[in-house]
Amino acid sequence: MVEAALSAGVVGRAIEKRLLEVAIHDLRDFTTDRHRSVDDVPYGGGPGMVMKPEPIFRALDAIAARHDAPVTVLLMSPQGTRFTQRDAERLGSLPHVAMLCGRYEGVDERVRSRVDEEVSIGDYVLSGGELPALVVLDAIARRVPGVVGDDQSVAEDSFSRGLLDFPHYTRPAAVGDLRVPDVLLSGNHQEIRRWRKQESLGRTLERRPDLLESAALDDEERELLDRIRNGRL
Ligand code: 4HQ
Repeated sequence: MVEAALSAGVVGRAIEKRLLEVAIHDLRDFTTDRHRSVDDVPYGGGPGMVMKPEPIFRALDAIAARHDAPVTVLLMSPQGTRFTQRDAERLGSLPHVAMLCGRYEGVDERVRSRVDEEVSIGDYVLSGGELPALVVLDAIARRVPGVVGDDQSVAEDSFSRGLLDFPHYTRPAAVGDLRVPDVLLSGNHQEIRRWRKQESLGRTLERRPDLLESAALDDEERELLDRIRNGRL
């Protein structure tokens, strides 16, 4: 699953271009028993299986030995703190990040002694940490200069600005009676910029008012938000 994802799309091309190096480690390669077991029954009983600590410790030791700079270890888990754009920015500035992906009911609690951060991508239960790790990798990778074609679009991305995105349109100007807003066809770039700010703010207020608490708004944006809130826009 991870190999397939890494060979496709924006991240795949970044790895080909060596803008980014990603290694996959199979925990079974760090087992010592005949059956290459990575899981065992839970102490205290109950359903499901638990990931054994030793293969994980050996894998983390092997990863650390590959690098001179520190390796920050993330554990993908619904018990973690919710992953945000800020985390993508922060983790992207670290020399090395290892993402530990559990299956079954999760990892033996003692593994957490080797974990720097526990990361969740949202409040739902998946069957493994691989998809969350790929989500985190993608968010980090697209911020590496050269990975996404247009650096400008990365800088202006929705959450980098702390607001939801404005509506986008492309040709044709009309599909039946569905028309592109006149302002976007006007050629008045000052007006277009203002309209987009207004739409971003309006959508954020409507759908994610929580984001407005921490968004860094400029003077024009504060004025627009005020007018939207007071029904003057
Ligand atoms: N899992 N955000 C259970 C997640 C998850 C999430 C990963 C499923 C760990 C043991 N991880 N395994 N949500 O659902 O990060």
